[in-house]
Amino acid sequence: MDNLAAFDVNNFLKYAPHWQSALLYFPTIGSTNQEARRLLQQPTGPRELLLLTDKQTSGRGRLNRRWEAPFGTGLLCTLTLPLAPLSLDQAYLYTAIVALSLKKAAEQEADQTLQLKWPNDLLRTGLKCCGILAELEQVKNKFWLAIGFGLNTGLTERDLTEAGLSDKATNVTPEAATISREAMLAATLGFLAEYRLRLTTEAEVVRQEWVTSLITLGEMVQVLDMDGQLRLKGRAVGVDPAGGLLVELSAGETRLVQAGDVSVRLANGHYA
Ligand code: BT5
Repeated sequence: MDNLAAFDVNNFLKYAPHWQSALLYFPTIGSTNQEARRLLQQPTGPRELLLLTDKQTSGRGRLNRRWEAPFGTGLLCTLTLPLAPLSLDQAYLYTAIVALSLKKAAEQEADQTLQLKWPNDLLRTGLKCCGILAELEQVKNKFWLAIGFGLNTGLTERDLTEAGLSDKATNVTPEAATISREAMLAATLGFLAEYRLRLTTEAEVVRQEWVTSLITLGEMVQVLDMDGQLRLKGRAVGVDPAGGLLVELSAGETRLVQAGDVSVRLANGHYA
């Protein structure tokens, strides 16, 4: 469906003029995360950028899973930012604050309440409307992050069927394309700037806000390996200091699950 409107950069800059010098818009690109990581390694050195596109030809999820979004049907972007002042085992807090920022922006801009699912999804009515992919990149002796998100705004039933996502995915609003992508992005980045500041002064409070927003906690879950094989079943009971999910098995034993290599379903096989 290439007849949808392209992202309106000028409109976005009216909401968020300070992004002008850091914004890179591509009508089409392979993957904004991939390009962001390439740019971080340029001889001129890394800098904070916002990469934005209307279509990716190889949009990526975790472990090279695909992110499907036809032209103009979503917000597809990647931010580059230094890991400092956080440590490596706190890097997941950036995913957390991007999720919290998107949640707040959806409330403000579309009057929609989204749910956060550990580790990196936002759901509406139990279906995934956004995924976040944070990748670490070492540049000389410092770590940077390329943190990308895909938020569905205008997927049609047909798009969902063609991508095999009918029972899994949805848009951020009940009616497709009823949200301004430009306003939604500006609001998200505004909230994100506030959360980034708070990470420097009260990271634990922010972490708690994220943990208490997770619908996963308290639920019976199935933890699947990336090839879809069941690894374990149990009740999600908490998140450890490095962002891992604590799952209590029926025997009372607790296992720690890392975000990088698993996906989590509710016991009935659904997201939520
Ligand atoms: C994610 O991975 O959810 C992270 C997705 C990040 C995408 C953004 S778009 C901009 C930036 N540039 C990139 O190349 N990537 C980032 P994961 O948890 O692995 O989930 C991937 C799974 O979500 C797929 O295997 C599908 O099942 C499902 N999926 C694919 N496209 C989707 C969509 N549009 N909406 C909902 N679910 C989708």
